[in-house]
Amino acid sequence: MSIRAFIAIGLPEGIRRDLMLLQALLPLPRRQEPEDLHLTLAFLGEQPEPLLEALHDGLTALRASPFPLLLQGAGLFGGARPRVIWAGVAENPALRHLQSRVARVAVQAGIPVAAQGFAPHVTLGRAGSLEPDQRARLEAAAVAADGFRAGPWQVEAIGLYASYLGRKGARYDVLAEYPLAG
Ligand code: 2AM
Repeated sequence: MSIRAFIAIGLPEGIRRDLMLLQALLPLPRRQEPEDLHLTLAFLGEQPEPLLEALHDGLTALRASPFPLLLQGAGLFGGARPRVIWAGVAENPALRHLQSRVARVAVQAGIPVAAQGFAPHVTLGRAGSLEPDQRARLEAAAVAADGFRAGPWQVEAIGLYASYLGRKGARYDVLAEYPLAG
C-alpha cells in the first residue's frame, strides 16, 4: 500500500483562530478547513509504506531545537491564474534550516525531495478558474491583508501527514508527531 504523504508544522489553536479571521476577510472560492491549516516542510507524494517507515525512523532520530515562528502577510500563487491563496511567513533562518534537514532525512529514506524552492506558506484557500473581477477582488484583498500577523509562537514539533484526495478536496491525517527537543 502507498500513502500520499507530507511533512508539516501543525498550528496551535490561537494561530488557527487568527487565520480563520483572515480567511473571513478574503473572498476565497474554496476555504481550507481550519483543522487542516498547516505549514508544509516537504511534500512527498505517493510513497510505499516501507519508505515511510524508514522516514519515520529518520524523523524520530532527528535532533532539532524549538524555534519561534511568525506568520506575516498574504498572497496568491499562480500568476495570472491564481490557484492558492496563502498566509506568508516572516523570514526565518531556523525554519529554512529545519526544512533542509527534514528534506535530507527524506532523501536518506529513499524519498526524493527537491532541495531548492522552499516557499513557506499556509494555504488558506484554493481557486479554480476565476472570472477577471473575482481575481481582481482576491488580489486586492491579499494586498489589504499585508499587515496580517499571527504569532510568534514556539514550534515544538513537526508531523508526518497523510493526504486523502476526495471530491471536496484533500483531507489530512497526522500519522506521527516528532518533538523538537535539541
Ligand atoms: P499547497 O497547500 O500550497 O498546495 C499537502 O498537499 C501539502 O503539500 C500542501 O500544503 C501542499 O501545498 C503541499 N504540496 C507541495 N507540493 C505539492 C504538490 N506537488 N502536490 C500537492 N501538494 C503539494
